[in-house]
Amino acid sequence: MKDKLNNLRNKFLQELSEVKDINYLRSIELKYLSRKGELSEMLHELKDLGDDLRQEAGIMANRIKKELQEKFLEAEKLLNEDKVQATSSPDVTLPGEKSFHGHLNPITLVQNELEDLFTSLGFSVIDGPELESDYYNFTALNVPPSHPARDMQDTFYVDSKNKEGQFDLLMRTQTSSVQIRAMQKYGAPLKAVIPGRCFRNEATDARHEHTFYQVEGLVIDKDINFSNLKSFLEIVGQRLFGPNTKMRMRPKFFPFVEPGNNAEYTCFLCRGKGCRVCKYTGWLEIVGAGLVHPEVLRAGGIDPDVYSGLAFGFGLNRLAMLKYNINDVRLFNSNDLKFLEQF
Ligand code: FA5
Repeated sequence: MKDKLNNLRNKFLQELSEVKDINYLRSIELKYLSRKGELSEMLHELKDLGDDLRQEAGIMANRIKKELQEKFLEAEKLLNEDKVQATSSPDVTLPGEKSFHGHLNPITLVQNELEDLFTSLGFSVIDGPELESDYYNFTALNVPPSHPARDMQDTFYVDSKNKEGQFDLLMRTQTSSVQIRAMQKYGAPLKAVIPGRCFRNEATDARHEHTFYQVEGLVIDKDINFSNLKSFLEIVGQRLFGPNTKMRMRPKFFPFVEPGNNAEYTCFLCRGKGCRVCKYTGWLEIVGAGLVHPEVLRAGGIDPDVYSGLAFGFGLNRLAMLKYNINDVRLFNSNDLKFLEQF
């Protein structure tokens, strides 16, 4: 009897070690541990043994029964854990989930395009403060406190004193404010573009915002002249609006350049024929420019008898509006995802 019990135990353990799925496990349970299984039958046979043998075999049979039940439960538990793992590993055949990607704002796209163009022409890209002093934003640019040109660019004045104890801090109205800072820091020769945010106290409408972006260009060297300015501005227009874009320059007063001008480009939409976008002129006014005024060079610590310079300033919002056919400048600050997701 003892041999039979040991054989049954070994057979059971051997088969249990080969279990790979739940069906096989259930068949082992049925074969050995169920009410009509081999172990029950053997326990049933105990009654036919003599008293001495029955007691000894009974103890052994109960020990083996307990062991086999424990081993069975362990195997069942392992199989269930494997199943959980198998179901939680990814199904690589399922279609992928689309992840959300942010993207660049249209102003950043145009700014990057301009920065790429100007760095390829040997310009550096530099930065300046948005909270600026009255001196750098106006006075050093040849616009002293009493100058009527101050009326063209009202801004937001800041109610705190500068290091010298004066109330002269304001939100810059133009990236031209960085011209003097750049001259003082880097001296001549100098070739830089200055992208950045500007602020004006405006009655806002479809073309005017209180907060907008500009890109300033500044070149200082010996013998810089108007034809250098014209060629830079022509290159920019052709890069942004296509190789057949023409440019014309018309006089415009800016106190910090002499002579000053506006540059206009062939309308990108009607190609010069006249349409709603260009107000039926065929031309679009995009940039203010000119040769740097000698007083401004002096304020930047540069001798105007040795060096001359050119400067230009693009409105980035307006460039983006033209490039992407956007009809209201206020959309840029609206935080409207329906608008922003189009780019
Ligand atoms: C200037 O700001 C000069 N600093 C440009 C300049 C630089 C001239 C260097 C000469 C030499 P203006 O005020 O015209 O100029 O502004 C330049 C551009 O900024 C405009 O053509 C326009 O595109 C943009 N801009 C000005 N005000 C606003 C506004 N309120 N909202 C949106 N864009 C504006």
